[in-house]
Amino acid sequence: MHRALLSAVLSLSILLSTLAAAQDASYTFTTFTVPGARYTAANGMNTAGQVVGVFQNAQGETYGFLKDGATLTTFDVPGPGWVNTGTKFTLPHSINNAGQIVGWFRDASGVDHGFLKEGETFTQIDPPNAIFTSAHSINDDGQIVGWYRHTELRDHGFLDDDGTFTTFDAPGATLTVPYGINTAGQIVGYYSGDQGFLKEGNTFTTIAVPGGTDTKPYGINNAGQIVGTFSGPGGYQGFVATPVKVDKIPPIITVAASPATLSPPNGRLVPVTVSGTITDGTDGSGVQASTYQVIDEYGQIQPSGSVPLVNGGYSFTVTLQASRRGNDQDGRHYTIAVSARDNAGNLGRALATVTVPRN
Ligand SMILES: [Ca+2]
Ligand SMILES: [Ca+2]
Repeated sequence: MHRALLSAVLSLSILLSTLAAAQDASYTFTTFTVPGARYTAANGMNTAGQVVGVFQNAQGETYGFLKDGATLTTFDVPGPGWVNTGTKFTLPHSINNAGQIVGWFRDASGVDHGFLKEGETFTQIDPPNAIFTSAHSINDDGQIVGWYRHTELRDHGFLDDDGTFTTFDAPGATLTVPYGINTAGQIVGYYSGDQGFLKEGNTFTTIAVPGGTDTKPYGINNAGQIVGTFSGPGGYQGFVATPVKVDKIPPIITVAASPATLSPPNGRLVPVTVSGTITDGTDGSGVQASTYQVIDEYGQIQPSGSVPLVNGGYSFTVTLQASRRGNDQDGRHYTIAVSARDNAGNLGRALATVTVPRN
């Protein structure tokens, strides 16, 4: 069921390493090292370009850093109760557009906790009954997601909304590890070792790259695009999954015929202009093809063809005859049907009538 949902909602575009290598480089790379560090990794970046990450110094101690332009600030979660003594193990994961930073740190007892850094204020993050906590992502509303180990030695996800914890498991999962949250509150991560998930409210959707195994989503942006890694034929590869909008609304069509009345019924051929608009809405899949057909109640004069659409509008001419049978009490009716199909296959139709009246 989850896989079916996935195929309806997501199309996965897989960034194969071979494909990337065959293309021209489209990035400018800037590299940096925290001075004196033997290991530096950047883990997160916000829209303003502030970067957070982790480094290890020559003594093997692990600290966080914030890089803001050329300014590099290092930090360590202060050890509770220890004056001027840091924890010497601080690992930031994410920074939001308000400059709030989340990650995890190890205290002097060797116990791991999540943290939130706001300016110089640190808040320790421990869901109830946690013996290990790592905060992985914070969105622009300050909602934090992460992973914790319960005293029962089970691994759960948590959402920390301003100090209020909601813990959750993917259905049937013994391990749930959320990695990303966007401003819509959509959460991605992986569960029970080899499956990715998307959580929207209380609905979980499995994220699995077709043909691959061990899909691990690591992030989701505000457009709902999901990034991560999976095991494919060429080893572990990256992926970008882009949601596909499902278009169920047919094109909207207007149609008018001029003249709409052919009188007197003297048998002459009259050019009738048929005009209107065909649009598929801003969220539509777009108009694929449009046609017209004239239905003559006598079955005699029934031109048809394609509708020339220019910038959503059209105008064409059909030639109809101003004639009717003498005993046709309500006059002769030509029905002009304009039909259009969108790229999702939805068919729309609109009608206009041209009448040869009795009187
Ligand atoms: Ca449509
Ligand atoms: Ca009639």
